[in-house]
Amino acid sequence: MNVKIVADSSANLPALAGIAYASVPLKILAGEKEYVDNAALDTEQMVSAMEAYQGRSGTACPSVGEWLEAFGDADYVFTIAITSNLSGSHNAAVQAKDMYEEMHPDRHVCCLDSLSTGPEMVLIAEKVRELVDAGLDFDSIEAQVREYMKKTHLLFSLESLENLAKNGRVSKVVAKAAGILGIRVVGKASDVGTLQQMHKCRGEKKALATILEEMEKHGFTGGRIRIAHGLNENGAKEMLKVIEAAYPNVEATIVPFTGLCSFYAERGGIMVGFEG
Ligand code: X90
Repeated sequence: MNVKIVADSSANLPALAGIAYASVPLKILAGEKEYVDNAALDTEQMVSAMEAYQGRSGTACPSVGEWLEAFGDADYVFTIAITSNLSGSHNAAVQAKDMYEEMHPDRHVCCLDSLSTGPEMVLIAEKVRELVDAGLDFDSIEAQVREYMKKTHLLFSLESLENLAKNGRVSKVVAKAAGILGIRVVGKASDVGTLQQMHKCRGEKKALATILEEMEKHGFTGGRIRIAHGLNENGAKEMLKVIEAAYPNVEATIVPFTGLCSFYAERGGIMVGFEG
């Protein structure tokens, strides 16, 4: 079975080993300048330029054509998109599916709305790969991955919510809290795929401890975790240390945000995807 996984670039996953995979880029826009969130993007340079830029900035989701092109000639495709509640990416993937299946009646596409982003999308992609490796058929993979998605979660710590607020993805009231020096907003991807603020923490240490507490409340007892960070590798490593001190049986990876997450979760941001 010739299966391909296609995720949008909010997953911070330029490559996935052991299976056909493609990342479709979102774009970050600042005036005339457009940053394409692909492997060629210099994230650090983009973040500095965006911080210095005074004008309006925003983002754009992948087009239907970009999703379609990424399907290549795969017989079976699984798409994984950032929450449909905050982006048109999943909707574009669904339109691409309809066109692809009409052009090729013997091919099939399953579109997964992550209701989340970043590391939780990585867990989903890896689960699809695992089910493909186990030799399951398309329908069984879809059923099992949808079941799996009910128990994955995303928690985050953000130092700034300025770009989220400016682009209407979070209320200005919530954003103000994070603007105060040293305050981090700790929250989660809600069940309906929105950004849910839960705590305001003074300092990173407190924020990381709070994330672990919330992981436990969400049923974490060890296992796979995926961490991503906004130019904050030390914070990400510290997060892992805190988790490992409580749970010796952790299997973790740490990756930097690429473009989309860098723009919205900003410098210092940390996201943790885990299984409950
Ligand atoms: O279509 C587009 O232009 C993309 C819009 C994306 C807007 C939201 C991005 C959120 C990025 C923030 C922290 C994690 C929040 C999880 C909420 C589900 C990351």
